[in-house]
Amino acid sequence: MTTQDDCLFCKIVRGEVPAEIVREGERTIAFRDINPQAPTHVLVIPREHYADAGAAAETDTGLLDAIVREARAVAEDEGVAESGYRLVFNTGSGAGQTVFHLHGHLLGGRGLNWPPG
Ligand code: DGP
Repeated sequence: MTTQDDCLFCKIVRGEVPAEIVREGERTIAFRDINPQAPTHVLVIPREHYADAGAAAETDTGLLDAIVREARAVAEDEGVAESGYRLVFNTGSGAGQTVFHLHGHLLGGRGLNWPPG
């Protein structure tokens, strides 16, 4: 499995940086965002390092599937699946990505506007 020494989220995967983990899958972990933008704001990431969703889509069939499935399970665990939730993959710095290890933001527990801005 590929991880990167200097990647913050790889460090969370390796247990070197603490995080409030809410769910662990075979290929994924889910933990609370340090700067929550909604009552439920959980990041779902692969254990393996990919810079972003596009990189994973190119090379790893099934990984994005696993992330979306895990996000749905977290939404159910958190009680936001029925009221609605948003799953966001910021891809590239122009779209607001700041941590270059693929992550899906699961946001829920409040009304969410569109367009997101
Ligand atoms: P993005 O901007 O899409 O790359 O989102 C990165 C998210 O990561 C941002 O919402 C804040 C969160 N984050 C950054 N550093 C940490 C950390 O050390 N721990 C946790 N739990 N979240 C972090």
